[in-house]
Amino acid sequence: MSGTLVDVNGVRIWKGLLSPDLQREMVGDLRDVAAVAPFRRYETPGGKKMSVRMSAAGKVGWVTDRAGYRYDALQPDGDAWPEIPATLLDAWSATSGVERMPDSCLVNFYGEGAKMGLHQDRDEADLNWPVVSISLGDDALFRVGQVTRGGPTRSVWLKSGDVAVLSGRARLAYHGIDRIRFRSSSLLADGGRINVTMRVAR
Ligand code: MD3
Ligand code: FE
Repeated sequence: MSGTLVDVNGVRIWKGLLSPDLQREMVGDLRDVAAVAPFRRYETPGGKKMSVRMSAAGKVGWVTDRAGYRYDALQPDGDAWPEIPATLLDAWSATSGVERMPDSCLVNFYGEGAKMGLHQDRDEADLNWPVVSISLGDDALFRVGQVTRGGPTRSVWLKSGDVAVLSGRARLAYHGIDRIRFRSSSLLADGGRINVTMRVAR
């Protein structure tokens, strides 16, 4: 794995880290994940349907409904989550800088028009562990702000094969996806973008 490191408000992004072959292998592994844990459109505690479809792998998966955001050992249908694929765990080992392995992997799918508003990730029990994010498929306009809401933001396009490592001050930064460039990549035959985030949730 090789690439060039870019720093955006403390978010470290390895551009072009994953080869096209490895990206294709990861997509195949994620199809197997989705066969066990289908992509679902969750409702926020406020009652809004998210435009991003979500699946997960690991001991626990991130879910949301009217009851709130949380990590759950079971899918909404009561089944266990599938294991985190080895291709993804290898990327964690290569980039996270920690020996501890993730216990949760959130898989986000962005179809045409999907986006994710500015938010913080703070549902994990110990916010000192890093998060590793892998982009696959269409380009996405990623926005990173500060640890407090309303501060200045910077934007960068995330491309297929980029890997972002969130640690230190960036771990609690506000961030979101403003839009994707639908069909800018040919990795996914029907277009769209997959973002994988590995975490130590518990
Ligand atoms: C900065 N995902 O799953 S990836 C998320 O592209 C999430 O689907 C976006 O925000 C996506 O929570 C952004 C980059 C990313 C991921 C996790 C972070 C940036 C982060 C956690 C803390 C700070
Ligand atoms: Fe996030």
